Amino acid sequence: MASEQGKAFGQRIVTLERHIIDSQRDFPGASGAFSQLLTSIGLAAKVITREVRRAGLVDILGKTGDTNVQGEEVTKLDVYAHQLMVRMLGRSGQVCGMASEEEDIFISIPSGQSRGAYIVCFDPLDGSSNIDVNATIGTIFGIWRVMHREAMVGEVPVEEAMQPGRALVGAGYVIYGSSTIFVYTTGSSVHGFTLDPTIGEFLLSHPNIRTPARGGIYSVNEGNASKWDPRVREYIETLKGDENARGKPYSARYIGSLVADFHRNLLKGGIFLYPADVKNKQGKLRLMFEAAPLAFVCEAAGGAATDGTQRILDLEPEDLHQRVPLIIGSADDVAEATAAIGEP
Ligand code: P6P
Repeated sequence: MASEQGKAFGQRIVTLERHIIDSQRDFPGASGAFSQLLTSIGLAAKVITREVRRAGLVDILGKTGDTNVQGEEVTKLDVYAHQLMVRMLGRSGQVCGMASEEEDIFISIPSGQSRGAYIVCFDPLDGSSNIDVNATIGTIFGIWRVMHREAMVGEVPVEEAMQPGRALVGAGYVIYGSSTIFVYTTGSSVHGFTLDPTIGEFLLSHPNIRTPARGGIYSVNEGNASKWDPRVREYIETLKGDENARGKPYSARYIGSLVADFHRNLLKGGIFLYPADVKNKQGKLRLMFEAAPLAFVCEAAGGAATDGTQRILDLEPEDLHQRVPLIIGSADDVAEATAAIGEP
C-alpha cells in the first residue's frame, strides 16, 4: 500500500501556468497570447491576495470617501485591486481594451503600447462591502476577442466590448476566502487552483468542476422580499417546504458576496438569485462584469444562468454597466425558477 507520502509524491503537481500551457495544445495554432493573458491575471490574483490578507494591518481598509459609477462607496482595497488589474492587463501586451466595474469609461490601451487582440471586462474586487468584516470577496473576469481587427488601429472603441457572453473565449474568478482559489474556463471545462502561499503557486485542486443538476441550497437576499414580483416570493416559498422537486426544504445560504455564494453553489449544487424588484427594475448585478463571466463558467460546468426569461449568455449588451436580474446555478433548479418567475 503506497504510503500517504508516497501517494502525495505520486500525485502530479500541476501549477496554473503549467495547466494553461498544457491546455493551449487544445487550440491548434494558438500563439500563446491567451495563455500569457491568463497568466497575467493569475499574477494579479497573487498580488491582490497579499493585500487582502494584510488589509487589516496597513491603512487600506475602510472607505476612500468616493463613490463609483454604481453609486457604491469605494473602499481602498477596491481602488488597489482596480489599479493593479489595469496595470497587469495593460502590461500583458495581449489586451487592446478593458473595462472595470470601478471605472465608468472603457479603457483603450494606447496604440503606442504593446497590445493584443483581447478585451477584458472585470470586477476587481466583488463583495468589497465585506472587506472590513473579513468576509470572503472575489475578482471576476471575462475575456473576449476584439471583433474588428481594424479597431485596433488607434483608439479602441467601447463598441468592441459590447459583446454577448456567448462570445467569451475565457472567464473565471478568484475567491479570497479561507484560501485563495483561481477558477477559469475556456468554455469546455472548468478548473480550480488553490494558492499555496509557501511557494506562491496556484496548484490544481479542483480539476474539471461539474455542478450537480440539482442542488439543495438557495441564495437570495430575503430582505428584498417585499419588493419582489409575487412570483418570486412564491417560488422562494416552495423551496422552504416539501412541495418541491427535492421533496424537502432547501438550505438558505447567503454571504452577500457573489463570488462566494456562486463558488459554494457551483461545487455543492444550488441556486443563486438576484431578481429584479420594484426598486431595482434591472436587478443589481452587472451583466459585463459579473453575470456574463459567471454564466460562462456555470454553463461550462453543466449549470445554467438566466435573467428570469432568457439565457444570460444570449443577452446583447446595450450599456457597458447595465444591470441584469440573475438566476444562476444547478441546471434543473434554474430551469424551474425561470419557468416560475419568467414572463407569462
Ligand atoms: P445585497 C456585493 O456588493 C454584490 O455586488 C455581490 O457581490 C453580492 O451578491 C450582492 O452585491 C449583494 O447585494 O443587496 O444582497 O447586499
